[in-house]
Amino acid sequence: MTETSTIDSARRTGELLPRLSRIVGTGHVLTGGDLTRSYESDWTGRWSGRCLAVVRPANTAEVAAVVAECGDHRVALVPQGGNTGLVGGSTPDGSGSQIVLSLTRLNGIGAVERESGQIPVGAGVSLTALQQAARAAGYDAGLDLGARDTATVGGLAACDAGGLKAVRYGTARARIVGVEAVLADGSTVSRMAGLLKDNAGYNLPALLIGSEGTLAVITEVLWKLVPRLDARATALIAIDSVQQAAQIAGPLMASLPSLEVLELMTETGIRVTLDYLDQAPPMAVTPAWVLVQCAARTDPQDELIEALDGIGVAGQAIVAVDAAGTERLMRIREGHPEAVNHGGVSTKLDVGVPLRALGRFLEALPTVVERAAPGARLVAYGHLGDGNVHVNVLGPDPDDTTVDESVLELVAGCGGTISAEHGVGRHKAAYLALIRSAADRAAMRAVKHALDPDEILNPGTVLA
Ligand code: FAD
Ligand code: S2G
Ligand code: ZN
Repeated sequence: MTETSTIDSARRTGELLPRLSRIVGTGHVLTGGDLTRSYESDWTGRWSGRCLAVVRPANTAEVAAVVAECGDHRVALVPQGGNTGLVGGSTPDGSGSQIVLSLTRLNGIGAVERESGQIPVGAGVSLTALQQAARAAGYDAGLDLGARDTATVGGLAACDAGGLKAVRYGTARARIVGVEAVLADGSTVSRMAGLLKDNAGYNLPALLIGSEGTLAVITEVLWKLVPRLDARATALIAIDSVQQAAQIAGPLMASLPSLEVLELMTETGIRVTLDYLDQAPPMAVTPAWVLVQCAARTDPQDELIEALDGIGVAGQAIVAVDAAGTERLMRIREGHPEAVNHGGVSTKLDVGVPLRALGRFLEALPTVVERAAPGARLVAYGHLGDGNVHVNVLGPDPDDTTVDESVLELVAGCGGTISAEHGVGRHKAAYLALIRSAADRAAMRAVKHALDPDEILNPGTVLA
């Protein structure tokens, strides 16, 4: 940066902060390490930076005014919800020149519209709060993930989050039927009618869902709820090889209309997590375990046992007989991220492969990781039904990208995606070319340039 541009940037930012304080109130423009630190590094501790300030608007109008001011002053913004993202998309870079725009104060939850089963929800509402509002009204949110207490609806939308129930209800994209958002020029677009069919012009909500704060700041969504189903049955299947996991996924999904959760765990992750939880294994630890949960209006246990029998694994499965047993089995899967985090900053690669290639991918993975990082510990688990594997590698320096390159090349070779549900963030922007053609990337750049020509929205995220 030249001398004049440094002075210029100091002048610009010197003018900016008082203007932002007038918009959101001085108590909601945070500066200085103590106040901003928790906003500047992510949940894993791998992604951290330094911001000019954290700004916390209260509503869409304030978001629009803040974005317009930042645009006028050419100061970049990093939209942030619960800061549980795992790809470096929710934290500022190290320049100290970016504003973290925290949406957590947009926490209004509207009433459930009985005719449509839809509910208007502020971007800053936590997933837990949405789930509670849904259940109180006799519905379910139809999306669940381990970070539910902190992850926000705006973040779920921006990442097109998946989670434990995507195998039945789809990702956030399938749940969101309307969006209100502020564009980089400070204008507001609102598509909140909740029409099941609305083909009048380009589908802006579809474009903004999964855009990771790079095309707009989402301030409200219209969420489509699903029926609340209280009868649950849960089983854990011990299997001899990861290939077998891939083989039984399809038949289980085909034979269990009440299936809601279908998760994969592998031996190292099972052991690391049981140690972390200080929990005894509920059955022999085998190369992999598959967790199956069914949900219906009436008890689906018979259906579940019949399906396990049908694919010849009933003899190697345990079925939870009560809520405590169910909780214990679910806890082992849900404990994986914390257990890995407890082991230090890991290389985290959330990837997806077609189910037809899942066996091949899972079989090749240990060799690829061992070659890239001899002696490292591979913890692989994830959403089996979605072909979504969370590859966590403990050992290498997180800035050593050998593992990233090797695993993502293997994924691309299996016809998969470098990001299944966590997004691209800053972490994987450099690897997009592995699975997106030059024409595809040019089209994405054209969209980015059209909506954010000055690149003030989350620069460096998604598109390097
Ligand atoms: P943040 O982390 O604050 O931001 C994430 C991205 O969205 C950033 O690029 C940010 O700029 C952008 N963003 C946030 N809010 C807005 C907004 N209002 N407008 C525009 N852009 C915005 N994810 C899954 O998909 N499935 C899982 O199973 C899952 N399990 C998890 C378990 C744990 C323990 C943890 C820590 C995380 C898990 N995640 C999972 C990842 C994370 O919870 C999701 O990506 C979630 O969607 C992030 O929401 P957030 O509010 O924390 O967003
Ligand atoms: C999961 C969470 C984060 C991780 O547990 O399903 O999405 O550890 C993940 O990859
Ligand atoms: Zn996940």
